[in-house]
Amino acid sequence: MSMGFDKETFKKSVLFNMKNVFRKTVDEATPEQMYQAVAYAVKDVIIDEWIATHKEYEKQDVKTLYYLSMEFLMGRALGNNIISIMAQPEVKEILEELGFDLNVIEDQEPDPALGNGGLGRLAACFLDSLATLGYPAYGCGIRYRYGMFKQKIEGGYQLEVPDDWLKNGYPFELRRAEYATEVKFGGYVNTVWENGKERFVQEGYQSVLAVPYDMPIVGYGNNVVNTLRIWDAQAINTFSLDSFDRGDYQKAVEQENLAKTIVEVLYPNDNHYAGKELRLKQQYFFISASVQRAVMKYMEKHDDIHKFYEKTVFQLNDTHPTVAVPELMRILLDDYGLSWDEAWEITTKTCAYTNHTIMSEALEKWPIELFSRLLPRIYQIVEEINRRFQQKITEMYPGNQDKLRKMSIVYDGQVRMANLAILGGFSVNGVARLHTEILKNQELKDFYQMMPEKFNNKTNGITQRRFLLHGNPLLAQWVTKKIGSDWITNLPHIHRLAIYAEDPRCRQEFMDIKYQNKVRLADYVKEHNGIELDPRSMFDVQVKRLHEYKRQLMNILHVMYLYNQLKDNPNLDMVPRTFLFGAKAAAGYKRAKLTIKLINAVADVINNDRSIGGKIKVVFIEDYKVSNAEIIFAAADVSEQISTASKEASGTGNMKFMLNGALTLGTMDGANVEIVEEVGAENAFIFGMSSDEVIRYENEGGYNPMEIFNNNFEIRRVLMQLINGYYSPQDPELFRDIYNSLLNTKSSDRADTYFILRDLPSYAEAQRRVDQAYRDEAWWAKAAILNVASSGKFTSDRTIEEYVKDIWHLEKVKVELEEEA
Ligand code: GLS
Repeated sequence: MSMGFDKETFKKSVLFNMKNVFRKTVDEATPEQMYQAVAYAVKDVIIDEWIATHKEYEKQDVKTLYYLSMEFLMGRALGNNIISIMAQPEVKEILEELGFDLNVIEDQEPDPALGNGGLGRLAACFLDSLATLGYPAYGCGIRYRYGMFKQKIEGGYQLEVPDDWLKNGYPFELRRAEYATEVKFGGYVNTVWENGKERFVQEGYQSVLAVPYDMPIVGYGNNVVNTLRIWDAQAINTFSLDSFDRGDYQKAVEQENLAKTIVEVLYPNDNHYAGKELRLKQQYFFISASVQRAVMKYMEKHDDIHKFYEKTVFQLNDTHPTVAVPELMRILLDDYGLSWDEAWEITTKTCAYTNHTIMSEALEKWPIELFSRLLPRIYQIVEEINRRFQQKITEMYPGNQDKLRKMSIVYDGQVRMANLAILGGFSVNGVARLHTEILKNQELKDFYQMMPEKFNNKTNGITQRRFLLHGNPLLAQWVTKKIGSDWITNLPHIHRLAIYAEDPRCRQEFMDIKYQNKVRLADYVKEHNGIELDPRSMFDVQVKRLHEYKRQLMNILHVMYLYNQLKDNPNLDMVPRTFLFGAKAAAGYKRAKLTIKLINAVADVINNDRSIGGKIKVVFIEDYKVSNAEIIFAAADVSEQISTASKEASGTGNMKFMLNGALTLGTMDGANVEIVEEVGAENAFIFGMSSDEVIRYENEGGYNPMEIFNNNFEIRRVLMQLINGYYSPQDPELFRDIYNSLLNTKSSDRADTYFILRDLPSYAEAQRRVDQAYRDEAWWAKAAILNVASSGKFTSDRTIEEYVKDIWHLEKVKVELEEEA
């Protein structure tokens, strides 16, 4: 239990909050009100640790990490925070005394969904690990008014519903008006001469006030509380008569609107860049505020700006925060009067960049026209960075136009953010070993050749505290009973479980827990989607964002194939299987949305066909998000990680499944490679083309799926069912686009860009191995336990230690709480 926690005080605090906030006694309270009252009481405990942590940081004058990210997919805080202050049994008891169930209370909290998928969730796992390991860090992001949309499925189609997560207020956040910062957009740059020196001043601009809200990030049992700082926007001069009189009426209204729209909504694209002006505004908004604040904070304690990098490091979570590079330059040049070389040295020693994808449609390239209009001074600086860099390229590779074309930062009317991020920092990292190798040898080859010392790998990780301790309490207790609780802060210790994989009784215990978790998921799906699941069937799960490269389509095509087999032979000997899907599609991503419809259409036919005796069931779980993910991972038998090799930079869901004892069915892509290395190929089901093969085909212009169509009757039959109304009798043409995408015909893209038909036979074969293996329960239990036991490498604690050692160079801080008098 945390030092700051006292059961009686806590209970009083809950009652006090109930009275003060809601003017109610506990017996009149709704669960939602109870949630708020408890959350405020928990915050009360946290606050003391939060203050103590920051006092300690100040005292030790620590180096601080700023993790700059457009996304933080935090998930619910209450349950996690209660676990982190190590007060779960006590809080549970108190609530029971008051007539409430902690699970129900936790369920009242909206999921703060300020992220899309893996990239945002990684940021959240990193914050958890940083606090638990005791490293001084801020997460810096945007307080979107609407986070990731809520997904409803109607008639098999995805509907997007706004996520009004702040509707009832958010108990854990703290508004810090004293740190409000002005951010300027547009206008023009004026040159003034001061003391014989040129100075650049932005004039005629519009500005907004960035107001930070802080959320506590509570370390596990160590009194450390870090901060996630998300910025809200406010108009600087709210519309006033004063400005009206001055003829500035229009400007006042514009500023008001600008502030409102900037933080209005998170763009729901994952691995995809849409090029919207508002998105660039969002980027500069939170970056300018964060960087200004970081510089101010540094200068409060130090007098020499030249040593800024000794106390500060900025990690750029993908290219989205790259304007940090020219923004820091601007502050150093214009506000501190440094020379270009001085400013450049400080900047490049402060910034580091993580690449999260090789998908070309994710590459951020801003048209010069837009960029320079919105950020005139920043653009000037980018141009100068580019001019100097081009000079360097020309010196190194005289006459080599190809190098200039590929590496320039400003080229062809566009500002290329990845190139700027690579040049503007001292480190470039990929997120899994294979991904980093592809960056070095393919995508970023020219940069790697020029500056190899910057490149390094940091294989992603996940926090076991959320995804096992909180998400799967039955398994967590079982693990602790067997090997003690070290794994909570030292996941590699979980390897001690391996010996229990040999023990028949332990195998049985493990399978019983899996069964109970399947019942829990079945209850969830029944309650939320009204669909019945059979927990005795094998749960085969693919949950992640919907994207063509992730190949949910291959999964459902295989289900269609299996169903055909079953129709041909109703006595087919197979283990009853439930295929579970969960995925949000970007609102404008038509083919992804059609794939959701296809999954639901197939589900409709198969689930209503009594002739197959319930051997296959297909379920699309609505609104996949962090809170139900915790329930889903715990219940999975099979983890579908079937991306086209080379396309999934890392994946992190794969690690969460493994930690919960699901077996991976996957390609040799992203972190799957390392997962298989840890657990052994014999305890996973691997299939499909290698990344080398994929890349070779791509360089040669693709392959011809028509050959497969012509020669493979089973595949042809499945494809024909896409266009003969088998799954859409009302509209046989409904899935034509999907059919076309696989076989080309009219579309301008290459046919079957993601090698779905090419990998389908080997996928089906791997699925047969899964079926066979599951029949041997003893073997399966053993392999599942070995997966849990081999997951040690994939804790984000390990990832963070690697970032600290190779990139950030932070010192661990210990926080002691003073006993209250
Ligand atoms: C992503 C990648 O697609 C994932 O493979 C990766 O695990 C994640 C975190 O590094 O980043 N990149 C992206 O744009 N969205 C992601 O989830």
